[in-house]
Amino acid sequence: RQQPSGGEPAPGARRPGAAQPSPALPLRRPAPAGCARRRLHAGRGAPGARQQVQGGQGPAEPATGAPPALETRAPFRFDYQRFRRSLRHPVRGRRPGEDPETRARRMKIKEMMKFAWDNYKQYALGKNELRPLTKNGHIGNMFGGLRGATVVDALDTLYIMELEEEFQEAKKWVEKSFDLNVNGEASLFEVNIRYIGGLLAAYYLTGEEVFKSKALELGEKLLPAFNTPTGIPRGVINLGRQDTRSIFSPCSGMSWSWGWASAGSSILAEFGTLHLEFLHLSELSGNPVFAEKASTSQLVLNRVEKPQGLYPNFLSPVTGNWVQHHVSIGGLGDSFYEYLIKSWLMSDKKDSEAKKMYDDALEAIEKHLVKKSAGGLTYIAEWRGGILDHKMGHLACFSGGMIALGAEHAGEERKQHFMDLAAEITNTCHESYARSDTKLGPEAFRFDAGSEAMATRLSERYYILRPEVVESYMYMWRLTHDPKYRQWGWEVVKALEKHCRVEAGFSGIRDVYTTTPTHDNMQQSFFLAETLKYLYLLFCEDDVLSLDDWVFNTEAHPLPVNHTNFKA
Ligand code: DMJ
Repeated sequence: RQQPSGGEPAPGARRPGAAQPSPALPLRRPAPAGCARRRLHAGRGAPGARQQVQGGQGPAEPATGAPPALETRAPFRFDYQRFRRSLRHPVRGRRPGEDPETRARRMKIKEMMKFAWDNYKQYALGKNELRPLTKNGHIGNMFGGLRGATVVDALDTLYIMELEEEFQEAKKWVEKSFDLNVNGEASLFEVNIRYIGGLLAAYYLTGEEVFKSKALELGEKLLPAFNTPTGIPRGVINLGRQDTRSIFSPCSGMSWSWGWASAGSSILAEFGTLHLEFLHLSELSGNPVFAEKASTSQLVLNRVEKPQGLYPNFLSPVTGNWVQHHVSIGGLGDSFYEYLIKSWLMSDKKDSEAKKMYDDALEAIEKHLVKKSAGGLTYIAEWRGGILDHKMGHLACFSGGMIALGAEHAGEERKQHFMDLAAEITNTCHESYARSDTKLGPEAFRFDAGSEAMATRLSERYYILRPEVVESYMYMWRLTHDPKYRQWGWEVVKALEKHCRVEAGFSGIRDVYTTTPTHDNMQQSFFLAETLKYLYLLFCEDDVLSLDDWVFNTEAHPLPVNHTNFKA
């Protein structure tokens, strides 16, 4: 994760969402006694101060930050069968005849998923990730004591690929061993996109109650993070039981900002990436509190003044003002934009506020950040208080797919324009792969000092099995059916097999510009949730997880479009 260096993420800092290859140093981890002391002395809303949520510092909240007691409201039951009948396509498609090459390629990707899962199961089941070189598990400190990130992230991919036995193994682990009774500091964003997103998708795909109840229980544990003066959540939350009287867990239910984030600010891509999951938590529980929390962030962002229409990455949850003018469609900003257009799609095109925010943001991005290199490659630069940094992160490569998805719903005269922009950005990201020796792309690539779509710094040459480039190939394929996207996806499959597959799983590599790269010994959970899922879908018919029925959260977990209300 980002280093605390004067409040600014270190160069090469990544988009929130994944473990760094090395060295991990995410959370400030103070002793419990420190929590109690800070609680007494930290001023209300002091920058970077821990926020004690039980004291009612936030906007009108129940004192505990917990949702209103369910018993006081009409009994609610989500009608799963009715929901299933509302889908326009069977979730795993109708499987019409297809050409043997496409099928063979899809089967190869399925085999890769089985290999990744089997090795995780053998060496690391119950840990968060597999370390494929040392054949053991990794726990890390992003998930506040929660375990099994790979299990939860893999569930829907296993299901979609019809890896039935493996899906049952994963489900059994969730039923028997997934313990929510933990007491540690977690990233609100990571827990939401991986665990809540993974559980919700597994429930919607299968109707298995265990996934729903775990998602709701975990969702409630996240609510105290929103108890701030603005309702914008802080980035880190203690997942312990919210009982202030307990001398054993004095930090429980408290939330605070990342140590490296400017002046106690919250991160745009973190608090702006909750909407999809939180709306579904309300949909399934009948409890509006989740949707209300997520909507508050949207409201605050809609109202705040934006420099030249752009959204900076750091905002104070105390004042609701921007803390620093760094704008990026890559790390720290990215999935906020993604969730605007997807919120609108998921609302069955009813959330017009989200759509307008997306349209306006994209217009500002195009005006100020989209550039063309001397060699004719279109890219999206970063912006630091008006000065452009001619760099694109791997994380920013999701934007080709996002812009294509939005283009579908732009007015007729703008549609082709946005499809062209999406195709150009996806092409640039493909170039970042094609220009490397491994045919895998670096963490960041630049367009300055004579460089075109290549990393210029040693620290940016790594590849950690990230999905964003194949994510854009998948959307571009679905929306254009240009065969080059399948071809490009297949190049990635071959490169993964050649450079990332090791004896016991898949590993990231430290340098994409050498044909004999060293491995980082980490099989990220998003490799199973996203990279392999998007590759598989690239070789499926369009009715498998159809875009008519589903939106993918930022961890590639499919959540249904709300065609109707399924209260029983
Ligand atoms: C994933 O966890 C998600 O895509 C997140 O939004 C950002 N990064 C990783 C993958 O690179």
